[in-house]
Amino acid sequence: MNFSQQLQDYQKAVESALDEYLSVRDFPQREGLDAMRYSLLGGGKRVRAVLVLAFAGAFGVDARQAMPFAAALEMVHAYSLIHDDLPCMDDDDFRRGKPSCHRQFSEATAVLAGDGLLTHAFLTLLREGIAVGVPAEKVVAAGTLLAQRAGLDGMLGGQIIDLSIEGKTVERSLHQEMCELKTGALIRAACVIGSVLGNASKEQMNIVDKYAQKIGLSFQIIDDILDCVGQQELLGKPIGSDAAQHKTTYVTLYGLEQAKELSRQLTAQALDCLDQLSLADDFLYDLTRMLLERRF
Ligand code: GRG
Repeated sequence: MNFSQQLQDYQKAVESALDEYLSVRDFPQREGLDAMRYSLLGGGKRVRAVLVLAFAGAFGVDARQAMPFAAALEMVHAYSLIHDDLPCMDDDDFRRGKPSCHRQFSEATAVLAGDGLLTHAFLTLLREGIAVGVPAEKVVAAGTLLAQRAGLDGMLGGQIIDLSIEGKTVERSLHQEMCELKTGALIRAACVIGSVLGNASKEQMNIVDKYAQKIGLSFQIIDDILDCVGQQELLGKPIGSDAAQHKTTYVTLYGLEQAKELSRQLTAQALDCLDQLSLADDFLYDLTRMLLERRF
């Protein structure tokens, strides 16, 4: 199967699993459920979920067993986007080509929808993970990793640094730490959880973690570049929002060309990590190159 077919198959499978895991049957409270489903379903590249599935597959575990974990990653990601868009954070009106959650519903509902998705991520991982036969110790290891990387030592910690440096001149090193946490931590969780579910050795997991740190940082650099030179119709949100909010980004710190060069270097280092894993097929190589070349 070629790369784009395999990617589409993964994305379709993720979409239908998310629909199933957040079904109407589970939630009688209609407004909250509608807001959660609005933000979770029918949008997004599903990069984090695909990374879970691809690394699990690379280490011998099929998509059926890895799906609850892939879905949990997307739920945590969707929660972070809802909260990030709120007026008290970035105050963004559009996300994934449609009004952001608080614009479509209300601010209070959006806060609760984010909370709901964060909670539902862990319910999904625990309940569905056990239901598909993943050994309990692997479920616990994956859940612990996700909680660590989403929390104070990860994405949330990055967001806190982000808020603390608003309007200030930032050192490159602190800015990098913020990006590694805010954006990189969930990507790192996705890759490592995939290999934890599979039968990766400790040494292989360390290589996967190194790979993930490279692509996680590169992912943020590309995001910054696209906010400057991307296309609104592809991105699904207005470009130039970082500049409008006077945000420090890789483009403001390094300039456009050097930012592009940095993301190329990180991608090359990530590909070197893959070389050390002796993978059976090219999917992760193609995915890594696609992330560098992405236009949305
Ligand atoms: C808990 C109050 C509270 C807030 C949490 C942690 C947080 C808010 C926000 C940080 C998450 C964030 C917006 C990081 C930026 C990462 C980024 C590049 C997001 C876009 O990811 P894509 O391109 O989006 O994968 P799609 O739409 O494809 O899923």
